[in-house]
Amino acid sequence: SWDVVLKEKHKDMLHLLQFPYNGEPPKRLVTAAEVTPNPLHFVRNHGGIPDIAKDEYSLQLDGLVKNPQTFTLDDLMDESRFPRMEKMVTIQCSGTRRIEQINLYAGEGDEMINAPWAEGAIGTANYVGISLKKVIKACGGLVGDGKHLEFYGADTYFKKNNVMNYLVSVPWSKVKANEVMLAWEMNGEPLPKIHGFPLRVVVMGYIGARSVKWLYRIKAIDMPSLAPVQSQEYLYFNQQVGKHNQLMTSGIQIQEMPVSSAIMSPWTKQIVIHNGSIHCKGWAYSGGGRWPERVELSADGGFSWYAVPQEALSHKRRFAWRTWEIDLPCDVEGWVEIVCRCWDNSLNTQPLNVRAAWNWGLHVTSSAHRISVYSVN
Ligand code: MTE
Ligand code: MO
Repeated sequence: SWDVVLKEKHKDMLHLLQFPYNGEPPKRLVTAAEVTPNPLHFVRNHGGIPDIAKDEYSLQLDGLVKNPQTFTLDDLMDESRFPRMEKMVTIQCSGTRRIEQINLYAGEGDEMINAPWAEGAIGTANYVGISLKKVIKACGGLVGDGKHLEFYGADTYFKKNNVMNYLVSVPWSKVKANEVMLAWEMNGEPLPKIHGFPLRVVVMGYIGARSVKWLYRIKAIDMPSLAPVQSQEYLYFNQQVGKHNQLMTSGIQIQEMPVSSAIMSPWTKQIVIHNGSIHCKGWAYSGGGRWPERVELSADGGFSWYAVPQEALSHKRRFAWRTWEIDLPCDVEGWVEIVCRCWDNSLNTQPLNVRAAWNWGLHVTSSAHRISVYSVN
């Protein structure tokens, strides 16, 4: 699968892990454009990269649906059966910016060992596909206690000596709202292999973990999936939970990411030579269909804040990030702490300190983003 990485990914990707492959773009390229080019979109894999032939592919739909059925790709792409859907969607891993939580307690804490993502485990693309709701309808709808949809990925991984498929679920309410898409196209190209060719799920406004790649089966069930990825990973634990006293049931299943943001330029520890204002760039995102309404920056550690002018924020959309730029006034000669925070349209904002975001799984590092630069004015 390393060949696939070399073929499909940008040469400057930061390889966090070679197998299973995990990689993110370097800082200078994360917000180079509002839509992330495919070669620069981060990749999060739990196992290998399946090699699936398009004409041998089929999608099985079973469980608590009236008429279980199997669909070929041609069936799903038939516009007389399923209307085509196109949507710009941001996929964010719940591990984005985990490195800040790791740095906080490196070596001291009990924290779970997990990929040390920086600010690039987030990407935005235009996906083409269909609404899963229509496919469920084509199977006669849900029956009995059908309330959740389980998505099976064709990749396998090891957990406690068992080989299993990547498997998670989402509630029917999310599907019913037309916020779950089955996608075969990413930014005008067939889905790259590394992103789930030939078909993946795109769950808008939920963490990346629910957007299953290499989808081959959907099963309607009566409760959230008991599979390990759903029931034991991607949980937000309370602060009492650690390696030695973990009670998996005490974690909240992470679905919608809270509002967050990051400064992509300048970088921490850079020397910035300027004429009274430091040019800053970055992204802001909120889960659940909420959007960044205001982005604010501080050049004095969070005492005074400047709002990014509306025209310097990219388009406002449900389910996509907004990239932004600002000339941040600064008359200090020496080290300054630049802080960024976002307010979404529900007036949610970010905790000011990474300490407040700490949790055992080191997920959801949504605190205000802080960097230190040496200002030469
Ligand atoms: N789907 C499968 N089949 N296998 C995986 O390991 N990882 C999930 C999700 N879908 C995963 C998967 C996680 S945790 C994330 S964050 C997203 O895929 C990342 O999507 P991307 O690799 O296309 O950026
Ligand atoms: Mo993820």
